[in-house]
Amino acid sequence: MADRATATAATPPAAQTRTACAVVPWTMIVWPPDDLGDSTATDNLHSDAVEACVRAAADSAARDGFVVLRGAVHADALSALATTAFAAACDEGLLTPDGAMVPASATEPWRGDAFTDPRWLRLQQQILPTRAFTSVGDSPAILRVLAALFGEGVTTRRGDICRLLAPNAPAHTTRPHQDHWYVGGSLQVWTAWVPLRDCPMDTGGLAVLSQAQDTGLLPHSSLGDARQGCAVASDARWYSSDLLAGDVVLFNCLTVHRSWHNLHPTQPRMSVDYRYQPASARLDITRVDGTTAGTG
Ligand SMILES: O=C(O)CCC(=O)C(=O)O
Repeated sequence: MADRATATAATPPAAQTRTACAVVPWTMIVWPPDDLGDSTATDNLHSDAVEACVRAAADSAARDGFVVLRGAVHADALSALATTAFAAACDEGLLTPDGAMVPASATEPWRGDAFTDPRWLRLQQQILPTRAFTSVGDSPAILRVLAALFGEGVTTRRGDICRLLAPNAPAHTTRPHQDHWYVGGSLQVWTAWVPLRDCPMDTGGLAVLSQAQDTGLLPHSSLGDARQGCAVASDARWYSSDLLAGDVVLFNCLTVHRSWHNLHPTQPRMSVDYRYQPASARLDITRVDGTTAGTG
């Protein structure tokens, strides 16, 4: 039997576990399946159902600082990217052919958030330039909602990432944070987070706090490289729920968000996130408090 000290060390901190938090299921806007094909088709662009979804999503995003779109990425685009990302992770020696994470050696644990890890950088270099990756980020549903929200055109490629969240590595779960702290610039930078495989909460799903009360930029403290996070009240209500591959969580750069631990015995959570801003906004990395993103 493990002694008390060992058992404590192996257990994720309570504040990080989903069961220790107040979790409210978020409302999802279900994307009309017939809208996901040819985005230039006139009947799609003018479909009442699509227009209603775009309007509802933009209103909800403006009110809460986030919105969740069910099935907003076309299945073919999603599957092409999942195949590309999976192959890249296998090439890098991170995944076995059955999709399990290759067990980390003691000296080289996969952190998945280490911008200085050459394996992380090679993974990004293999995946980000592909058509499969950009196609998902340019999904018509995402761009239409953002265009409605901005009331103007959308600048893409504002900071995009492919992530593997290792199983049972709670120390590397994404801490609560605001993207503005990491990316700076316009307060109208929005992120689209898309799971590449079905993502029940306990396999590293995402959770957000409503931004209905504007909190501004919160102080962030560091636990090391790319491990900066902000404090959140213990009774905060996290919005979250199980997601399917191709769902999209869209959130503003001041919206506090986190991931849950990936408790799957073997499989990493695979996801991608893309950032956007209004076309007229200046490209900049200065934070609202005058400091520079990536420092502090
Ligand atoms: O996928 C994650 O674990 C975190 C994602 C995130 O923080 C983001 O997309 O801004």
